[in-house]
Amino acid sequence: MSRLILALDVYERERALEIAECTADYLWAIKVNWPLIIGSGLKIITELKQVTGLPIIADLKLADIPNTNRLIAKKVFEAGADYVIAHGFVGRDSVKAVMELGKTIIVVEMSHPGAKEFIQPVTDKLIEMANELGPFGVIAPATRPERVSYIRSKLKPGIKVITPGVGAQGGTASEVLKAGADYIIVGRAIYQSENPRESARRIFEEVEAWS
Ligand code: 3DU
Repeated sequence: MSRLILALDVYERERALEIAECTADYLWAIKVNWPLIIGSGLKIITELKQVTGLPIIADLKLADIPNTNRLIAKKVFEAGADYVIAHGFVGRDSVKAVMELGKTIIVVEMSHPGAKEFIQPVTDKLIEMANELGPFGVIAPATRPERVSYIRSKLKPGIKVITPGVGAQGGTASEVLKAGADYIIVGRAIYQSENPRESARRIFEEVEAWS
């Protein structure tokens, strides 16, 4: 089974469906974020599932009070999302509200430079919370393989490590897999390339070499 997740950050429904269809053979799942939901509506989740048969991850990075997180997650799971990504820094109650409705992925660290300001200083506490709550997985930065190793070493074995930042942000698939990532997330390096299917195939093969 593939360990590659496509971050499908385009606005247009037709383009999203076209890229999803032509890359699906090489993917484990498709990750949908705000750009696509704002551009094409929540029903795109249902359509992507129908067209590809792949799991859909809704990367909404929910970061609200428990009731609001619950109201949003309910609709997103109802639309067919298999996983919802939630921020951990808002606290256990907000994360639990999402976990009660379906499989959840908790952000414990982010891949951009600014993540060092406020998130990285509390990563240990976020890992502790993940170990206690037992989500499907956590988000860790592919741009910092040493942090992926660290997070993997502190995390209970059953919890998956999912890493965005490969490609456009500078991370490489082989390095981050060597560091202990279970899945890699790739967006622009696939959907902005001239031949998305070929780019997905190349990254898939790099991933396979490490599996
Ligand atoms: O940089 P890319 O184009 O490969 O896209 C990465 C995707 O992963 C994108 O949807 C972004 O919002 C998401 N993501 C991160 O890049 C970094 C994180 O820490 C968490 C999510």
